[in-house]
Amino acid sequence: MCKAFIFDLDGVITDTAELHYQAWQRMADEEGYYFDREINEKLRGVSRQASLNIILNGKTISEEKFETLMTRKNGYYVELLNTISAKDILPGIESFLLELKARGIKVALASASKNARPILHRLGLTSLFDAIGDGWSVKRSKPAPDVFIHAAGQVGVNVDECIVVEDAEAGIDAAIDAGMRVVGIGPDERVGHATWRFTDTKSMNLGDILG
Ligand code: B16
Ligand code: MG
Repeated sequence: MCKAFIFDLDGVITDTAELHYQAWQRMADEEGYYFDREINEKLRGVSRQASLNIILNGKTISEEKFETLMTRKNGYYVELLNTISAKDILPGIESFLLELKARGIKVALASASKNARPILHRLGLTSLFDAIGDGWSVKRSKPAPDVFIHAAGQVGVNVDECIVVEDAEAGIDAAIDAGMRVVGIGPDERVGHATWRFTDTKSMNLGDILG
């Protein structure tokens, strides 16, 4: 039985990973830190704080500088978000959301991002969501299950009646830990531990998932 679908944002609804990459790269270049696309892959689905720790790679800086760098990167990222619109919704997502609504299945968001609400707004998708869990909703971010449990609570659905859609290893771990089934979007080596796997959003099929 499935009463709710809970969606991750970056990599599922839209590909903000590229914008995160550009913003982190700008900050890293200014600070003389090494950063590249391979390192950026490790930031998929993890919080802003955990992302900076990965970039620092063991380098120690003061707490104050850490905060300053996170704020600066976020400023660059928010600037880049001004360029996004409905054209950036990943293929197949809007029709998938509409199909869920037509079937009376609840739709929620569970993102690690503190920018999730303005992003959904820019994409024109806010009205399709019954609840939004984001980086402000819980203290512990993915791979902790908290944001998924929060989203399920917001739509009043038991965890075993929720299906999560995720593109990140940390997100899939979090959803499994929450007691939910998961649709993984991406390559086997990244999302192979999900209940179902699709290579990309446009090949995701509700019939295959619900049986
Ligand atoms: P922010 P998701 C995650 O979004 C991103 O994948 C990750 O790269 C980012 O660090 C995190 O949000 C926090 O984002 O800096 O905007 O708060 O995949 O959980 O939707
Ligand atoms: Mg993601």
